[in-house]
Amino acid sequence: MKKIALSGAGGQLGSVVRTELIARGIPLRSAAGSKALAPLVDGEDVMHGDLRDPAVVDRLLDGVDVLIHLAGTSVERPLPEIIDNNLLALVEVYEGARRQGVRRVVFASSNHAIGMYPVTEPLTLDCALRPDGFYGLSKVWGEALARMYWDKHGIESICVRIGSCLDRPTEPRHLSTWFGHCDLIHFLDRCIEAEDVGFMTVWGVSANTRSWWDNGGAERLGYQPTQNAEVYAAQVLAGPNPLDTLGQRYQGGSFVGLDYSRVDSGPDGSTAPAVRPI
Ligand code: 15L
Repeated sequence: MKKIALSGAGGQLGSVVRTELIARGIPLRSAAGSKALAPLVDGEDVMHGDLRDPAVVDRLLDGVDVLIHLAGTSVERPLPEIIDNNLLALVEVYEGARRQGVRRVVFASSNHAIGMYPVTEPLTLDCALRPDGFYGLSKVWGEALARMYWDKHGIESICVRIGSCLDRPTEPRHLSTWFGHCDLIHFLDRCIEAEDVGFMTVWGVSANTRSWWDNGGAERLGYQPTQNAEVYAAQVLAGPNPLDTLGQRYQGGSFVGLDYSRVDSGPDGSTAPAVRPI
């Protein structure tokens, strides 16, 4: 059976993945950042540390076939923090994968790599990237880095542009972006089991009726989502929409309005609201 490593195991998404993979009996090594993880089962393989340290990365990847890399800053933050966690640490992770002979990395990219597209524009996997901030930009860089390590070193990568990975959708935007937990675990199972994926990018999204993203071209992964945010539509639409005008207009939602200073008209010709700080 393949040995799997999970980084970012202490985070919101990481906790879900760790619990589910352990329940399925998958041989897993889970790593958190600064805080130690309490084992979920006797003898669980857990560790923690700063992934900018090659010794920590070596410990994480020793004997590993597939790394699920969820670690990093997951929201918009000042640039130095993003550079440390999402740029420098990612290089160390891929360098560690080279040293340790890791075959495949599942890289948690994000919809914020394309957040500046209007919600009226459906996207395919080969769309040009339009990040909505430094966080989204770090995912653009990560996807390109993953590509380079496939091209130059033969390390496979699946870059998953995660939408909104939540137990259930809670606001109108999620009717398009929701990535349900059952679909996430099925997706990761495919990322572990699919043969010869090489380098690929996939939308991390459920089978939402209102989805903006078309996964055509990623069939070789065998990802077949079964969850659909539409089941919650009536309930969600009966509640308030927490997004401002700009957030409702662009796919990146609330991230778009952070440090936004256009006063003429937006990239889609729309009028901008006032600037919001990060
Ligand atoms: C992300 O990439 C974030 O990590 C998460 O916190 C959500 O904001 C999500 O995207 C989203 O767009 O809903």
